Amino acid sequence: MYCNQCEETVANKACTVRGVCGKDSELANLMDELKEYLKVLSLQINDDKEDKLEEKRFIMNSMFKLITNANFNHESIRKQLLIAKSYTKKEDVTPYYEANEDLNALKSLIMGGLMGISAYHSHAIHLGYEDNEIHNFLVDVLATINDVKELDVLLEVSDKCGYYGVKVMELLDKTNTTAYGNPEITKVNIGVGNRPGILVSGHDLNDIEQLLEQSKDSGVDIYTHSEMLPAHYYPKLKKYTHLVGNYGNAWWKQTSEFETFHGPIIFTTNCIVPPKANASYVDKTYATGNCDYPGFKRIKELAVGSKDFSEVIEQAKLCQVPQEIENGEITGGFAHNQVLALADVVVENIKNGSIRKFVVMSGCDGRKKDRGYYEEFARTLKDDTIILTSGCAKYRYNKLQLKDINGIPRVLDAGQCNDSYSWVVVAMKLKEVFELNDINELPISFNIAWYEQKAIIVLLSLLHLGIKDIKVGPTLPGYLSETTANYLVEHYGISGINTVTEDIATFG
Ligand code: FS2
Ligand code: SF4
Repeated sequence: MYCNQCEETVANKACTVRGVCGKDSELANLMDELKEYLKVLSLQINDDKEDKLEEKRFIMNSMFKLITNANFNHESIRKQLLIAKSYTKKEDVTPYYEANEDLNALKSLIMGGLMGISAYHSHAIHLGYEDNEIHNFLVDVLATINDVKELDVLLEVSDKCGYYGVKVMELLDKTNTTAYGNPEITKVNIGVGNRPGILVSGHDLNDIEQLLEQSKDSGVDIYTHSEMLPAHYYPKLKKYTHLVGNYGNAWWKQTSEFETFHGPIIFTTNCIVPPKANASYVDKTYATGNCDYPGFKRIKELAVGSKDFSEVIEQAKLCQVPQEIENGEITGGFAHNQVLALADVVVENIKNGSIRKFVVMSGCDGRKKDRGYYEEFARTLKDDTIILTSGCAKYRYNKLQLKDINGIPRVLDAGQCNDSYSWVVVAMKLKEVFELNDINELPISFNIAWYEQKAIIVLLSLLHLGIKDIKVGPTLPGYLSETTANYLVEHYGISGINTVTEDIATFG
């Protein structure tokens, strides 16, 4: 195996024996093979792809399965490979190896971006919004990427990925807000109730909606976990009174937090951490959609898009109530509509000097020790600075109880990682209000934390929109070569993080 697609890759170079994520070499090789078959299939349908919706959805879902921590089930990937082979009529495909480190760097960046696009597009499709142009872009890039040998062509493709990143995040935003209303300021309980619960992890809002509807009179409470927290912010989801709280923290703490939850757990997407050998929750854990883990049960699908959660609800009734691990509330729901509703107050506070600066701290959390930087950074920022966040990165600082600025919380959570789109909308609005020519003239800095490929598409989207001087941490992707890293520094001002003191001095 040779995998370096995520931030945890060994020595920031590559996992070659076993993934830090838990992926073994057999699975990694199966995934590499699947990736190549997706390219062959894309090549095969590329000239005539308009009516190949089934193949295009297959490619999209397969790309989602390849995301870090999404699918650890060999059988699931083997099945996907078999389907890919049945489409392609090819017997053998050799996993692609790009020897040139600069080409390799950009191709890896692009592949990460495509995986992120696929994940977001699949969520939108679950709620009835599909964009053929996004499908076609994915197919077109997969069909051609192995043969591209020019750096400038790959740079153009990375930028196009950013264009489609914005497009798919915009689509998902429209999808979610149409289905569930605009997120609104919400206080979310982080303690527990006195009934058994089901804990829902991952990003798929359609899944939690179906569960909420099916469990509403069951005597069982529903809790969100990690990236599912923003479900509480949507009017049509928060109306369910048995959606009682958020349990635990970011994805990487799950092996201990699932033990104390006591009830069933449902993964709708990544991030799955392999349970420890003595874990007590495996027989109560379910996966659905593109994520999977050997030994987890599957949620039954009745028809396309319609799922049956009765088994998990029945199992929950027999479980103990969750053990409280913290209590209190966290506040969120500051997606673009809510922030723009407060625009007058925000603008007034900027004009009177109470708010001097915004820092976008979106992206992923992770388990490495050096992530402590983000908590310290948030704590150390001056109290006239507002943190704009989205994604699971927020768990490093969303419980710090930072003071408000004239009633405006200092940490504004827009939602999931794809809701980084909200900060783009807000920045555009501020640019208009202050009559600026360039978004970079705003008092907004970007300090993005990445772990897996969805953060890569968020980053490419921000670059496409012309946002400069973004800090990316805790390390830059291991696949970047010196030349490509220098290019990103020179053209976009991207840099890695330094010490908190140095970075706060840079951000001003
Ligand atoms: Fe966090 Fe994992 Fe959201 Fe990523 S829960 S690192 O999938 O996409 O963010
Ligand atoms: Fe390693 Fe990340 Fe690849 Fe897992 S996904 S094998 S941790 S680089």
